[in-house]
Amino acid sequence: MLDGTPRHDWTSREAEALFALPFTDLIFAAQRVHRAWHAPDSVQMSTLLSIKTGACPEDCAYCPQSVRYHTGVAAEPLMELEEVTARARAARAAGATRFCMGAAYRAPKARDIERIAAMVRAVSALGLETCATLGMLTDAQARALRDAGLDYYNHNLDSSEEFYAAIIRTRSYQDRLDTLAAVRAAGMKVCCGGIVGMGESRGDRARLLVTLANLPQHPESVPINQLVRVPGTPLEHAEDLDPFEFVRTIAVARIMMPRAQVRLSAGRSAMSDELQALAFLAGANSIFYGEKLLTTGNPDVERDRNLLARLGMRPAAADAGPPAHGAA
Ligand code: SAM
Ligand code: DTB
Ligand code: SF4
Repeated sequence: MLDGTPRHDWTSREAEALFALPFTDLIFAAQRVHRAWHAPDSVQMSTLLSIKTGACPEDCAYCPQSVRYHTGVAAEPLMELEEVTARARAARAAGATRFCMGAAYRAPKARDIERIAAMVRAVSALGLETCATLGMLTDAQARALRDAGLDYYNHNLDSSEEFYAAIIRTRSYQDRLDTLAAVRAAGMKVCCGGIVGMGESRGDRARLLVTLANLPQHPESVPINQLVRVPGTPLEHAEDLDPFEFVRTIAVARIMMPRAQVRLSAGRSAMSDELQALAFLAGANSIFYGEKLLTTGNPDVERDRNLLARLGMRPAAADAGPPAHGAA
């Protein structure tokens, strides 16, 4: 079960058994898998930009951009191409290798796809990997984005199917799975993960990872977000998650999806350097890099550079996929 060969037949029981291992055994198992597939000192860095902010019709209980909650996020229309290109250039200069454009849509309209396709072409021409997260896509929209050169599409399952219904009522889990299938059918890479710390159980965290690992192909990128508790959202007073449980979630994701980039995602501003180091030890090998996530804060570039230097870790080179099995 722990030899690190990619599998697509995980059971919740197996995932929960991993979660229940003594912490040291779990980290050791995750390290073994990590080192079989990845250089252990390498961290992939993606920079986020919100290209269309707020006024979202969806009701995701964690999200500051839903029109239903009073969070003080000012709505902004789709950004101009020149501004996006300038921000991508700055991200590249700061050392990011992937640029992720996020939009607060339930689903983009035809006109939005046209304009975003132009952004994808421009960012791609800078030599950056491109990623977008725009809500639900049809097959034709996914193909249009792929034709523009979009490398990754981010679409999170967020939690287990059972817990999902408690945090989002305006769309179904199946809607999310359908968009993931459209992204795959178009031939793009999938970035799909979730949020922990929303009041879900360990079983929910285990079942989210089982759903991800049992997709026909593992996502190439698995963001594990810790809830950012934004005042005005229904989850603003969610209880603290035990930090070791957060690290366990990363470790189980690493073991179940050996080749994926597991991203230590939202929530780093509230984490100590030591906790982040534990997450790397558990198999995280990617971060969001830059002062802002979409609407909330992220550690500044100086702090991250320092952290990586103190740990003797280095930014991954662009499009350096996983090394051959057995290397590193
Ligand atoms: N509207 C699109 C959608 O929901 O797919 C794309 C943008 S949405 C903001 C992207 C992801 O951000 C969500 O799926 C969720 O996982 C994450 N997210 C949003 N608010 C968050 C928060 N407060 N803390 C952690 N992650 C959050
Ligand atoms: C992902 O999994 N996390 C990012 C990205 N994909 C789009 C978004 C985090 C958002 C945190 C809240 C905010 O800044 O608005
Ligand atoms: Fe809208 Fe996405 Fe926020 Fe949900 S997570 S409210 S879909 S922006």
